[in-house]
Amino acid sequence: MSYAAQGGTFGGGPVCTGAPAGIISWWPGEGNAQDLVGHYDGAQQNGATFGVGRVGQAFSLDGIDDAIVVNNNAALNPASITIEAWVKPGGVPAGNIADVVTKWGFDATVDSYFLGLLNSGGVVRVLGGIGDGATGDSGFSGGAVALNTWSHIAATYDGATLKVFVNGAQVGSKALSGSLVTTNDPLKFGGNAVWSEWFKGRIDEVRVYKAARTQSQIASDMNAAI
Ligand SMILES: [Ca+2]
Ligand SMILES: [Ca+2]
Repeated sequence: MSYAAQGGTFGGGPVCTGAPAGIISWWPGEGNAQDLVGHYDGAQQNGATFGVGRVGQAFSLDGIDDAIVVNNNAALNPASITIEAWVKPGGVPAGNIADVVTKWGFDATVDSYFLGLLNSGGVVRVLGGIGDGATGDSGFSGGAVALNTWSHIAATYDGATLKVFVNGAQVGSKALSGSLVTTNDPLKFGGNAVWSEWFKGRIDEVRVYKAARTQSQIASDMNAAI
């Protein structure tokens, strides 16, 4: 799947005419970490590679130290957000978190947004989170994500409610307030060296939007090329 193959133009680059409103970035993981929408290309870190994906190829991460790192850009610090990805986790240790997409500052005052998995009592759940601009963060987990199987996960935040989704269904929400915090730290897939929340398995078709998509939009995004 490629933009060039789908025709049309968007922002001066080759893109399908059906590009959804508000999309910032799309990293399809086709043997590289290019962003086909915003061109905020990532870099492989510590041996991150590629394997068979949900669509074409996917990011393949070892759960030890592999990550994809995207340098900060102001466009990656929206006020509202949708984060979507396909994941095929190889396992999440009991009680642990596995990072899928983070724009997290690691000075807790500049944490911005988070999508990952949490092993809660033996059930792997989707976990969404946002920073509060102070020393705390707020998150909500829900649903169930099977191991060694592809699942579509998403989190949205619109300034009032954080919602999490699995396979196009909303599985939880939490009332919060305020715009997302701006952080100058990079956006990462797969983990970080600060919290050791490494993701083991495959991550595919990562998309970020500057708006909270609805449940029906997320459900249709699951199987849609842009
Ligand atoms: Ca892919
Ligand atoms: Ca490695």
